[in-house]
Amino acid sequence: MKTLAVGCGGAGSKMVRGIAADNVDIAFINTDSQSDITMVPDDIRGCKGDSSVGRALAEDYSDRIDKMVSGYGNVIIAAGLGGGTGAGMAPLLAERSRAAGARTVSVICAPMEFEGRGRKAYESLAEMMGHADRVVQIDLDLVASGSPSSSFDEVIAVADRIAGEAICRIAEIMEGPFFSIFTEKAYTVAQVRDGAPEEKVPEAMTDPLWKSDPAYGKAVIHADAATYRMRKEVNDEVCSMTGIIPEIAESGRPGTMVFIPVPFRP
Ligand SMILES: Nc1nc2c(ncn2[C@@H]2O[C@H](COP(=O)(O)OP(=O)(O)OP(=O)(O)O)[C@@H](O)[C@H]2O)c(=O)[nH]1
Ligand SMILES: [Mg+2]
Repeated sequence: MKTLAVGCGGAGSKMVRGIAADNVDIAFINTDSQSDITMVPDDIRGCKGDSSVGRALAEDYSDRIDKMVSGYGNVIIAAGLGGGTGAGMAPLLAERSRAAGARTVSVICAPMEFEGRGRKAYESLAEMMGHADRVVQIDLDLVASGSPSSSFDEVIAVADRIAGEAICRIAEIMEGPFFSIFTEKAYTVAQVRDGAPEEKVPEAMTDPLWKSDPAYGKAVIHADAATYRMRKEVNDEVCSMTGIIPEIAESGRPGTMVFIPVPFRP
């Protein structure tokens, strides 16, 4: 079952651009020149932060969006929710993708507080929760809190890398029993770590993105074969630190990525 990763808006496009995975096709939808769907009129240069424009354009181009997602069993939608294009288009993209029969996961970056775009992002996210099967959120403020001296550009570069890796992992898990292990609706993700299996998972748990109610839901650990083989030890370690008994899925990729369930409070 082929997977399509769609980068939506400027941030979403950057999140998917670096992906090189045999099982994942990549497409771009944007309101500037870098789009697989050409938007007319030609003078559109982004939605200038206005998500109602992004939304209206997505509706205008819904036939083209349907064509873009058609034939894919899985669609992963990437967007930053602080702008006009990603925030406006991504929920509709999720809706169309689901309507086309694809299993749909959104990977989104929540804007930093200083940007002052939280309300719009929240509205877009709330709508997305109604359409996508699962939503994976990367909170840029939490990414930044991991390295306080980083510039905004450095923070979003880290976020792009985490998002790209998360998308590859999700595509891989979607070929297997995705929904039986991703039992919650919303997740965040902790970074991949290199190192010995017994160290990797506890280290991932110190990641600033691991900021959720530890009593909520079940974490999904997508791990390489070495970690997978140690699943009892890893399980005990995670359980003793957080109280969660995780779901451990074997990965064909090196390293470990932890998906942490987050409650969504409307
Ligand atoms: N991961 C990531 N996030 C980014 C990047 N640039 C901006 N962001 C975040 O994503 C949000 C949306 O920015 P863009 O993607 O540039 O906006 P857009 O969706 O293209 O919308 P418009 O340009 O307003 O039409 C911003 O508010 C930032 O929080 C990036 O390169 N990578
Ligand atoms: Mg843009």
